[in-house]
Parts: sequence; C-alpha cells; structure tokens
Amino acid sequence: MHSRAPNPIAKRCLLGVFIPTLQFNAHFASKGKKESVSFGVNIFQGRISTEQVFPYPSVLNSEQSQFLKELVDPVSKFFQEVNNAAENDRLEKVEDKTMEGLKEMGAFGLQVPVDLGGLGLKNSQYARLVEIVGHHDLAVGITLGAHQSIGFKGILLFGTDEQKKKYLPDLASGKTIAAFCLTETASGSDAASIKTTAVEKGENYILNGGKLWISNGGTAEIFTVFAKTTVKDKHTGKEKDKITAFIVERKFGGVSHGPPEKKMGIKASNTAEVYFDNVKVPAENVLGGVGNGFKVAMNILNNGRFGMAAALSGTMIAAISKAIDHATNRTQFGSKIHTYGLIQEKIATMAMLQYVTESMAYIVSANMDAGASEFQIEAAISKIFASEAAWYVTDECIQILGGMGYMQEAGIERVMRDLRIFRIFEGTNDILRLFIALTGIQVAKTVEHFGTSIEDLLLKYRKEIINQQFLLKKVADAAIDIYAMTVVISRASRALNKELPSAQHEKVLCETWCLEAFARITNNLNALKSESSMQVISNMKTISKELVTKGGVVANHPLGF
Ligand code: MYA
Repeated sequence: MHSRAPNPIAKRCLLGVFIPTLQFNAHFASKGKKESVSFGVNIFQGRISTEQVFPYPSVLNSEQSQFLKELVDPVSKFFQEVNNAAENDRLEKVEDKTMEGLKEMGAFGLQVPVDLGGLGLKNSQYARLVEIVGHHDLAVGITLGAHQSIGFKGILLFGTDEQKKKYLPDLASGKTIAAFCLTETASGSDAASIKTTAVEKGENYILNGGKLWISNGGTAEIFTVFAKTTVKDKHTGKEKDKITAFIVERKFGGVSHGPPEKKMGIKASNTAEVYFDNVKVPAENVLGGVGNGFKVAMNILNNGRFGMAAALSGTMIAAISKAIDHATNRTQFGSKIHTYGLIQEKIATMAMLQYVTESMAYIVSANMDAGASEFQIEAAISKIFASEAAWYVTDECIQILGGMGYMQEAGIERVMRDLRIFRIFEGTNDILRLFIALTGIQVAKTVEHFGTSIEDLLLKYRKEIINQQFLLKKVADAAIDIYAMTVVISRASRALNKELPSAQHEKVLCETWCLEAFARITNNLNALKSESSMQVISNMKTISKELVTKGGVVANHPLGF
C-alpha cells in the first residue's frame, strides 16, 4: 500500500511536521511493474511506502525473544571475562581461548538451521548478538562476520540441499572456517571485472587466479569463490564470459595463501591473499547456477550489511559509555566537564547517531525477517550511516577524553583503528552512495510524472546522469537522511505509543535529529540546481585535475620556495 504524504503517517506519528520533507519528489506512477514496498525504492518515485517502516516493526515472537534473552547475558559475560581485545590486537590473532569459547557457544553458526547444527537465528536475533561483539571487539566481529555474514552466506541463501548438508554442520560448529573470495588486485569496487577463471573440463571446473585482502583467507578451509566462466547465451547461442560462484575446499588441492596482511586495525582478524592454481572444482559445487555469480555476490553482500549497522551500534554504545564516564568524573575550570555546552553538544550528537544507527539496524533486519525481497537500498544506507556515525562517535569520545583518549591504555584508539576499514570494505561508502542514487533513479526511469528534483536531474542529464557523481552523492545523502528520519520517527512514535520509560528522551532525540536532517536535505536538494553549487563542482573538478597533473599540491609555498 502506497500512501501520499503527509496524512497517513502524520496520523500515527507525533512528528508529522517533518513528513512533508519526504515529498522531495512529486508523485510517480509506475506502469505495469509490480509495485515495490521498499521505502528506499519508493522515495525515488516521490512516494512513501509505509509498509516496512510504520509502525516500527516487531517480528520476534515470545519464544524467539526469550531464546535471545537467554543468549545475551552469557555472550556479554564471555566478552567481558574471556575475550581480551587489547591482547588480540597485540598478538594480531584472536586468542585460542576466545575462538574455542565462541565455537562452544555456537557463535560460528548463528543463522544455520538447527537441524544442520546451528542456532537457527533470525536476522533480528543475529543483530542483537553481533551488537555485543561490536561493543567489545570488532576484530573478533570480522572473524565471525567474514565466516558467516559473507563466507558461507551463499550456501545458506543459494545452496542446494546437498550442499547445505555437506558443508553447513562443520561450518556451524566452527570445525571449518569460511571466507568470501571476490576482490582481486585489479577488481575492487568494480566487482564485475574479476579475472579469475573457471574452465569447464568434464565433470569439473579448473579454477585459476588470485584473490586479495580476503578476511579469514589464511585460516579458511571453505571458500565462496567468484570466477569468470564461459556461458552460452540461451537466446543468441553466442558465448560470453559471466561470473559463476563456486564452493571451494582447501583440500581440493592447488589452494594456497599469502602471509597475514599488516593492517591499520582489525589486526586480530586474519587477512590474506588466496591463490587458486589449477584447482579441480566439481561441477556440483557451482553455487546459485552457472553465470549467476554476480547476483549471488551482490545478494550475499546485501544480506550481510545490516550486521555491520548492528555491530557498530554496539561499538557506539561502548564509546558513549566511556565518554560519559569521563565527562562525569573529570573536573576542569572548577566544574565537571559534562556541564559545559560543547561537551553536551558532543554527547547529544553521539546519542542521536547511535539511536539512528540502532533504529536502522533493527528495522532492516526486521524487514528481512518479515520476508522483504527488496532491502538493498536500506541495507546500503545502514552500512554507510553506521560506519560514518561510529567513526564520528569514536572520534568525539577521544576528544572528550582529551589526552587520555589518545593513550593506548584508554582502549579507544584501537577502536578507531579498527573502525576505519568499515567505510571501505563490503562496498566502499562512495560506491554504495552511487548505488543508492543510481538504483533509486533507475527504478524511476519513466520521467513523465516525475516531479521535482530527481525529474529535473533526469531531464537535464538523461543517461549521462551516471557520470554526475557530485550530484549523485547529494541525492544519496538526501535519501540517507530521509530514511534516517523515517526510522527514528517510527521508533520514537512506537516508544510514545507504548509509553516506554524512555519515550520523552527518544522524542527529543528524534525531534533534534529531524530538525537537523531537514536542513541538510533541503540543502542537498537545493544544491542540485543552484548556480553556486554548480560553480563549486566545476571548481572542484578543475582543482583536482590540476593536482593530478602536477602529482601533488599546486599552490606556491607562502615563503616562495
Ligand atoms: S567483500 C568485497 C566487497 N566488495 C564489494 O562490495 C564490491 C562493490 N561493488 C559492487 O557492489 C558492484 O560492483 C556495483 C555494481 C554496485 C558497483 N543488489 O551494471 P551494474 C544488479 C542486487 O550496476 P556494476 C569485503 O569487503 C543490477 O541491478 N542487485 O553493475 C569483505 C544489475 O542487474 P540487471 C544488484 O556497474 C569485508 C546487475 O547487477 C546490486 O558492474 C569483510 C549489474 O549492475 C545489488 N547490490 O557494479 C567483512 N548491485 O542486469 C566482514 C548491482 O538485472 C563482514 N546489482 O539490471 C562483517 C559483517 C558484519 C559483522 C561485523 C561484526 C563486528
């Protein structure tokens, strides 16, 4: 059910005043296509689809909630008492006691069905546990996430019954570790440009190539590998190269790896190159069908991204606690520093960013649990938002702690190092911004009824829009802000309707967030047309070109030499 803003939502939410912002496009009627219920898809068509966002979804039944509650305490206790994040970082390895303990708790098979040896968790339950991991140790999170969020997720999503039965029990127990092998030396963001090949030979495919920066690459026995295969087009009969996904076992032979990479952060998680040298992969190990590998890869990534938002919400909770602890105990100029306006501004902003991230993580996972098929825009938004929010919050935590925050002993510089990669991997935030804007625009290609900003852009640039990255970023940022506003409006409304003890606090968080987001959205959308913004873009291009030509800074030194 699609509804036009503002009335239907305003009726149910106390912050209806912000809803008109959602009309940043005029109405648009798709022709002959099955209507999407994705909020992200619909805003690009100038419509509000409330189904996934209002009311704030609750998908777990009482049994599932109870089961989760019983897991939360022991997992938190384990991370407080057994895992030592600083020691893992120093050793550049997750300590054995942690690995063994996690295996015993079932942490390697959180979403594997119970009959295949896993805990059979829903995405929302998984999110809650991953949040605890992110609270304590992101490097452990990556070890677990590279294994199940992407390493064997393809088997869960696309595996045949035989493949599931063969691989999932050992993967769920942690007896075997999995890795996701997509990236190559010349293929990072441009995932479709991989060079690794798989050539059909009798009952097998012969796999050759090398993969780069593979999390768990040095420790995994099972790999989801993406390779180019020659496929005959059903309609034309012509042969062409298409990507196929394979389940590859280290013990097939011909699989090797490089030394652990020396990294800025997440040092305890293993990252290595993985090489495939004439590896004989049985045809039955094709995952998701020959030639479907690109979509398999994209779907695995789409399915895992909410996990990052959940984990990073946990990271932010920890950073906020640290900052509050310091701010309430530290006296400067005769007063506790939390009484100063600039510290209050930081604390309030940190709280809002965590609230939005958490609201996104649990709305996306709930939508997925409720069977949504389209959540790729929302998942990408949650990943971008969370990774940037966590970076900001951690940085401000260090700022509040002052000199102390910069010292290793405070334990926050490690978090900052660990966090940096989150804006880069699983799709850089830059490429995901383009993905959000272009996917949204693509959906709304029929321009006849397309209203204001997006329509104007499309009319002006038509196909050339894909090269307008400066503008696409503004569109994506507006979409991210709109989604962020929506999820917090939904969540705060639920808190108010249920009269939760924190309802008034949530209302203020939400109201403040929306006031600022409203201004940003207006700014971004106005900038799509404003002359001064076009001038800025043109100048930026000129500046960049001149630096590229010179190979560095161009301006003469103030001293003249
Ligand atoms: S793993 C490596 C991560 N790498 C990437 O994410 C690669 C990024 N690149 C891309 O995603 C693609 O190449 C882009 C498209 C998006 C740039 N969903 O012509 P196209 C469809 C569904 O646009 P391209 C890592 O970092 C599209 O509609 N479909 O393609 C591990 C079209 O379909 P059709 C999609 O220009 C880190 C077709 O594909 C999607 O080549 C470890 C072609 O599209 C999509 N998203 O590029 C992390 N995109 O033909 C550990 C495209 O039908 C995990 N399509 O029109 C941690 C987990 C968290 C836990 C943490 C705990 C602490």
